[in-house]
Amino acid sequence: MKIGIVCYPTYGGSGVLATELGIGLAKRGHEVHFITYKRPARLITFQENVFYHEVSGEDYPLFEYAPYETALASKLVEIVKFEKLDLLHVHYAIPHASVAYMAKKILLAEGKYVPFVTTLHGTDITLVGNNNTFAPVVTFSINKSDGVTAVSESLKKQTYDHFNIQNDIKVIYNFIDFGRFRKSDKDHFKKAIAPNGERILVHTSNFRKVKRVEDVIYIFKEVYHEIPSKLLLIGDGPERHHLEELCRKIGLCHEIRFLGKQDAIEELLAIADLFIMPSEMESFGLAALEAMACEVPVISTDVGGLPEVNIHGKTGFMSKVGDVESMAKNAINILSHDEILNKFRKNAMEQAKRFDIHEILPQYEAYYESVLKTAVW
Ligand code: GMT
Repeated sequence: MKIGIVCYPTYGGSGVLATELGIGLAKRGHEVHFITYKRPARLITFQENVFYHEVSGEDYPLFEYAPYETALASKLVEIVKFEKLDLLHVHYAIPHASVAYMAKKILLAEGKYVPFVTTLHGTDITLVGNNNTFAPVVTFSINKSDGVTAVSESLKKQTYDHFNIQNDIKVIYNFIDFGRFRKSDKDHFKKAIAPNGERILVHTSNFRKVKRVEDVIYIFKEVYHEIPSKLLLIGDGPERHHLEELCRKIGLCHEIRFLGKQDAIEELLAIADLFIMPSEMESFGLAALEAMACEVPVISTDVGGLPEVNIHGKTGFMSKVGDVESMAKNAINILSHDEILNKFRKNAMEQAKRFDIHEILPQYEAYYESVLKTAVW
């Protein structure tokens, strides 16, 4: 198949997943064309069968904002025609599904047919989508997609609850590549971070408010009082400055390290003992899955798709949003004995296997096939 992928090319979960999907599909013999405004962050090495087309974001003196949607629609039309694509797979309802619909209509007017699949990742539905400003476009573009997937049962339900959707939504979970995400020996690294054998807690995110990174710091504060430990904060985003100030205020700067954006997350997860995800909303929680694949148990909230990933009392624990006390208690419980920690580590890795890329990729392929068979002009 010749597949065009549209996504946000950032470090965010949807961009990561879309990029890994494209790379995985290319390895299975498909021709994959990424059509994005910047090279996707995870598209770092040359891959046979993978092509990248940049959407130019030129400013026009007349317009206050660069017309990105128009530029993307035009680029999709050009690439579908020139590269003879069979299908478009767009990640995020807005604006990508509505743009794909526009491109499809332009192509139809020229006698060329290309169906598009939309994958809902979460923020498009739970945070942005149910803002009334966007609701008509989100509803329309989901209903007009030739196929729709959601990354968890929870997100599927929320989409039906919030919007008037007539289309079927297929759940295809986030996936993990064990070729990359697995526990490896990084002892030298561990010694540098935790020279006295301290436990290492990790959080990765884009430091948006929805991630509640402040809670991570308060959970760590409690753990630190009971167990010698260090906290690694990986990523960057709007909350970072405020979080650095908080660490200073509570006097824990020397135990907490801000590592910024990192490409080789798996090397940091290799030395981690516990992953903290206290999000206010999480449609799946790809970062938690990456940790679990590296044998790191997860302390999380119980929102969205997290109960489909983190099994309470087995791969980690879940608590209510904002219940720092409960999350800290559970963290201390896991970290206080090697036998308990090791049992949780093993369970986390076993659960992660459910989301192995080799299980999930064929589900996308089968879905594309069914869309190509059934889609109507
Ligand atoms: O979590 C983020 O801030 C990034 C966000 C995105 O849209 O890129 O991630 C969403 O999509 C991921 C991949 O499907 C999911 O694993 C994340 O749970 C989801 N984030 C939220 O729902 C907040």
